Amino acid sequence: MSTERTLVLIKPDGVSRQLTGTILARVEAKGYTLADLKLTNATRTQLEQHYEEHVGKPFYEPLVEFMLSGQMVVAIFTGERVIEGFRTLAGSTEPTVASPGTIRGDFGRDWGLKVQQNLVHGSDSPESAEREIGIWFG
Ligand code: IDP
Ligand code: MG
Repeated sequence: MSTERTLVLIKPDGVSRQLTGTILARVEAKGYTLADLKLTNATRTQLEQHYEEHVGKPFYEPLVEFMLSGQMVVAIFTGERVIEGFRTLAGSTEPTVASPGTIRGDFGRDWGLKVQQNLVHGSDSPESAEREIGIWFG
């Protein structure tokens, strides 16, 4: 298995709740290597590209509005099987049912039934990772 890289976002809820350090520490503690990092405000164009698979779904527009609501952290982590490994650390999409011990399971709550506020994003395949890294790091 060769070294992979993945695109990690700490969404605006994670940054505003001051969980940035806690989340990054968990990923580093797992042994993945931080390769790039920045704090940024997303543009609608970047989000349209990032979430292109979800365009037209009922949650798409609220998701984009949420992602525009505050600063985000954008990071690249590297390591063997980091794509799968980060998604395991993140937990399942809905924070209420995400397992304890995961980022979403420990810190997420589906505030107001807003599943979009689930703290983090991680790429789901090598192809997605390269595409998403291009969007956020050019
Ligand atoms: P993932 O982030 O676990 O890969 P996806 O299905 O790719 O989940 O959905 C992308 C993002 O869209 C989720 O992380 C979440 O923020 C949001 N989302 C997904 N499903 C819903 C929903 O049913 N309602 C509201 N937001 C959703
Ligand atoms: Mg996804």
